[in-house]
Amino acid sequence: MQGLLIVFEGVEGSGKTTQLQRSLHWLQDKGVSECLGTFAQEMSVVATREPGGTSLGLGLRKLLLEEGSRYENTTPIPIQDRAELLLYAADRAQHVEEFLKPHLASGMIILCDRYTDSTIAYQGYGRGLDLTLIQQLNEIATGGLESDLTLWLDVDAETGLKRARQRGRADRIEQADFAFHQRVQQGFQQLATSYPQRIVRIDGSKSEEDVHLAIQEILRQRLSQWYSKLSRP
Ligand code: Z5A
Repeated sequence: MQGLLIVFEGVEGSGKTTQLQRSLHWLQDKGVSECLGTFAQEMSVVATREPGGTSLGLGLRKLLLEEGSRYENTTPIPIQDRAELLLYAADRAQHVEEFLKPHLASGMIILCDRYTDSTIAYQGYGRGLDLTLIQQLNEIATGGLESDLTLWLDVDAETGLKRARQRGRADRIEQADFAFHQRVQQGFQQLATSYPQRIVRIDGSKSEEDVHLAIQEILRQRLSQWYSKLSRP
């Protein structure tokens, strides 16, 4: 039995990480048993993220996001846009083979913080790299593994950045200029329009509790559909 890959996407500060953790706890406490009936005992739910879902990925995450990890004497070494793209792709290729595929093959429900759409939004729309090239690279890195469901937490770039900055020190991408973050947000909007079957928009500007309830509703529907497939003779 193949598991399910559920991805959380959005600009920084959209609330992905908060909502992923809340969904994980809800699914583990009651969601799975509510929606999957007799199959519930066989199901477990795990959380992961990109970049950084494997040991190799943790090293890549540090290189990608922490300026301090790339100093030559006292000068930070900038990452060129195509090098950045390839590092995200390397992280993903490792994550797919080492973590996602084996867990899906054993029937698990995976909640993943960011996946292929982030590369299209950040490196494509944000940095301006060629979208066809990025799609090809996503295909190579994933071996064709797509999410079963992507929850896009839609908040405008300004709100997201304000929330992210309230938490403290900004990482390398959070420090990029505001127009960059607006382009990233447009990228997510465009993706949601292009892939309505896979990407569900959630209004991320609402309270944390309201966003959680909206996500619960979608998860209930999707898990129930999955259950009816599993229980077919
Ligand atoms: N990146 C890329 O460029 N290309 C790629 O292919 C991939 C990634 C995969 C790392 O991502 C970076 O990598 C990211 C994109 C890039 N860019 N940056 N920077 P990450 O997921 O590790 O980091 P992040 O996107 O910056 O996540 P984040 O800042 O942690 O945001 P979040 O996960 O969406 O939000 P949060 O941590 O849940 O919440 C942020 C704050 O808002 C926090 O204080 C919450 O308590 C608060 N919050 C949450 N929900 C609400 C609501 N509803 N109302 C009010 N306040 C809220």
